[in-house]
Amino acid sequence: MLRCGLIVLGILAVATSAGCDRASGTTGNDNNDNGNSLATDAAVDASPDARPDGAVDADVDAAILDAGMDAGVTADASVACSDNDSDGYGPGCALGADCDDNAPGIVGACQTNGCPQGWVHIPAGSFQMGCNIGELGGDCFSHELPRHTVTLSAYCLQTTEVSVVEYRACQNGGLCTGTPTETGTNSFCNWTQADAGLEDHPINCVDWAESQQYCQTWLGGDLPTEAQWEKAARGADPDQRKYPWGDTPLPDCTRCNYDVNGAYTAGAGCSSVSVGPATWPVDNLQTSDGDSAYGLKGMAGNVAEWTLDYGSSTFYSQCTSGCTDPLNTTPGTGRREVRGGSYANTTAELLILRVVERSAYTPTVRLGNIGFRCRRTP
Ligand SMILES: [Ca+2]
Ligand SMILES: [Ca+2]
Ligand SMILES: [Ca+2]
Repeated sequence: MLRCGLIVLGILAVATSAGCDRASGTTGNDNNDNGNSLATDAAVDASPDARPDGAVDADVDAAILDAGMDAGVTADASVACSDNDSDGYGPGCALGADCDDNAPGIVGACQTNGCPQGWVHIPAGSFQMGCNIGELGGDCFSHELPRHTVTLSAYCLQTTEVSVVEYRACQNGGLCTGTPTETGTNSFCNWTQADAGLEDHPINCVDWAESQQYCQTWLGGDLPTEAQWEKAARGADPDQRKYPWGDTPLPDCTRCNYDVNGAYTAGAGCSSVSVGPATWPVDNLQTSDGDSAYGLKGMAGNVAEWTLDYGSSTFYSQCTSGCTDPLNTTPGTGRREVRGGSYANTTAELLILRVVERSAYTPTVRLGNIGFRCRRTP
């Protein structure tokens, strides 16, 4: 019998995998079926149980200790659940591992690449940032120049924009303190819509500080830098796609939510509404047709997305010979860069939906067409 990393050496059974025996992870493998409490077991764990496993099932050390060996044994009340962030997950907890036990919005085990479930891992390496006159039919704005090589460390980025229900959880957890509502008349703010069906739409009408607060306190990360956002949309060297899905075709409603109606006052978004919501649910498209190079959703359109960088139309000029992990920390006018275009961009504004386009906004504005997603270090 070979279960749970067990190797039988003569009459000695030695558990070789710490993952076999999570609750005693700090003191080594618990293969001591003597019925002692975990604390007692820990003291004798250096002496592997001489009895064949399964022969003694008075073990009070629970399924979480010896799930493969002592099936049916109930949980050991003496095994403490360590749960720093009170999300129910953590070492020794009934719900299992916690990819970040200091971030309440991160639950469950990490993926093998170090990212939480639902996040995309972008490997370290270089990509081409910015627009290049003469390529892709031109279509460059001056603030997108010059195209330059950027090398990034590995990072994790959320697959989708942050939704209303996700933001509400942070509010209910007491860690998000903003009020993502319109400051003027904007019927497209999802937070206050009476229609509860908007919970899976992106949170919008959030200002920059509220967005960064969510990423930091709830998810243990930050807003992505412009470079991180653009690489995730565009792809690694030598990929230099124009839109998240490629250079062609032009945006349409099978790939992104933009103002197909062509006139904002007459309606917005692919649903062409004049009263909200103009957004789509964050994972609305059931195909991968609109996915980015790394499989992210909504990188073009729906809501545009706050980034960590201060606004600057000349920052790229500092990187003409290449940059590593760039981030513009010079406040300038205090604005922050926003990426990706939105439901408010008309058919005459398709260039705004390109992966290289950038627009700087006053950080305190709350707009129906601006939301965000977060990044973390793997
Ligand atoms: Ca936890
Ligand atoms: Ca957690
Ligand atoms: Ca978006």
